[in-house]
Amino acid sequence: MTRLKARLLEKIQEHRPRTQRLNKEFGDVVIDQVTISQALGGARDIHALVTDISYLDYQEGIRFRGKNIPETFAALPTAPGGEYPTVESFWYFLLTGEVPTKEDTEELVADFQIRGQVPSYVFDVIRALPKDSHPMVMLSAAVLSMQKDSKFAAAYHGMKKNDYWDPMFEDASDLVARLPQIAAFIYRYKYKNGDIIAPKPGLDMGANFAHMMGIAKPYDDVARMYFILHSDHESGNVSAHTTHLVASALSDAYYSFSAGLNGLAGPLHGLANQEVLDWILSFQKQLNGAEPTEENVKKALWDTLNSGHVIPGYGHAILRKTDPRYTAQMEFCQKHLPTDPLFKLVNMIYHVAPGVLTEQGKTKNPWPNVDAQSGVIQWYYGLREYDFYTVLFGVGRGLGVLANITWDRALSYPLERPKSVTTAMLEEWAAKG
Ligand code: CMX
Repeated sequence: MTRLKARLLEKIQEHRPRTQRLNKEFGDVVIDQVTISQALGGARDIHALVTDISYLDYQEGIRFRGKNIPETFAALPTAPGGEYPTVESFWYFLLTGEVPTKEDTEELVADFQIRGQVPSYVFDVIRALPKDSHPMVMLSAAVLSMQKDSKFAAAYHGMKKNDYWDPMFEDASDLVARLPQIAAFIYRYKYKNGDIIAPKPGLDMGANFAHMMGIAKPYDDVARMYFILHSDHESGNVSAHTTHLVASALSDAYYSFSAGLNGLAGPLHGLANQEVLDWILSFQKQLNGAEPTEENVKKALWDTLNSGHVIPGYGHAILRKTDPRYTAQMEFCQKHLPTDPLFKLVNMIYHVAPGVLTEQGKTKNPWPNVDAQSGVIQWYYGLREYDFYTVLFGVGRGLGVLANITWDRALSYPLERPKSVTTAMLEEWAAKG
């Protein structure tokens, strides 16, 4: 058993009595009420999910295991020769809530090299798809294709409920370790004439991803930062919730995460990073060589709103301020690409868009989210095929949602099954006030 798995088991054993006691002794305590608007409005903000892996505060933004983004980056061991933590150490942290030692991380980096070996049939599946399939289709199909080797599915009939977490952890770890190679394969297959770069033994996940993408330093740090920032945003967002929901039927990690990725591929969720770049490029095209100014940015934003579309990269279902994931990436840009014209334009949009959205008066949050800033960095380092950007989000998101479903099985969270009502019932309740 690896050190991570042994520590995770201790953590699970410590935690189980807390959940069991809450359920048994305090099960009737009311924690929320549901309004008609919430029932009609996408269950927005109903407190009905439990996760300890991350928590999203309306004002402050995300905390992973109690630490905000700067605290997370500062606490975890940095990769050799890099400025950001290894993704492996972050995976340990998400699963256990503890900062790993150097030995823990080294063992995990070595463990991921073994787990990370992607079966060759996965590449056959990707190649069998039409080449103009969206890269998210390729990623989701590649993940789903590995279901036949699920350790959870194989062990299911001979297992007790208390042990479900074990093969779920194994599948989750295998998946996390394989995602970067699958993503890099999709990129090189689709956009680089199939000139695939094999993984290099001995590198941590960020460095190996940069290597397989064929992008030089500091892209290893970009990858580490990007995967960590996109990992988790508590469990109510579409990709996390879908993964959790599907896993609640005791579907394994492959079925569950593939479903989560399909939700991430929606333009209101993870696809927004692609949409942002698309918006910026069409705006630049309209300028026809003229300099962007606050006036022409403002006009373009209004044109988008007036044509009935959303401004991609702005707004959030829960957050009510600038997303700290946006800020973390902006700080990276200020350090590494301060004079980049695209970064300057994104900054200009940041100065103008919140005012425009506030004036329009519809959105509850006029501030930028993670997707408003992420594409600029990828563009700068030469990754300009922007329909690939959501795949990067997906690799990162795997860390959070797969840690979550491992804990779902550890704590025996049951089948999820909310109750529906009819419109007539709502009308009856409305009439009663
Ligand atoms: N541009 C224009 N209108 C917006 C808007 C934006 N960026 N954000 C919200 N609105 C509108 C909504 O469409 C809604 O309009 P209707 O009443 O006509 O339906 C109204 O403002 C109220 O919405 P809200 O309560 O503020 O936001 P929601 O919780 O319904 O939706 C989100 C949240 C993210 C889907 C929305 O802000 C949006 O569409 N943003 C643009 C897409 C985007 O950037 N998505 C990425 C989010 C982060 C991620 O998951 O990756």
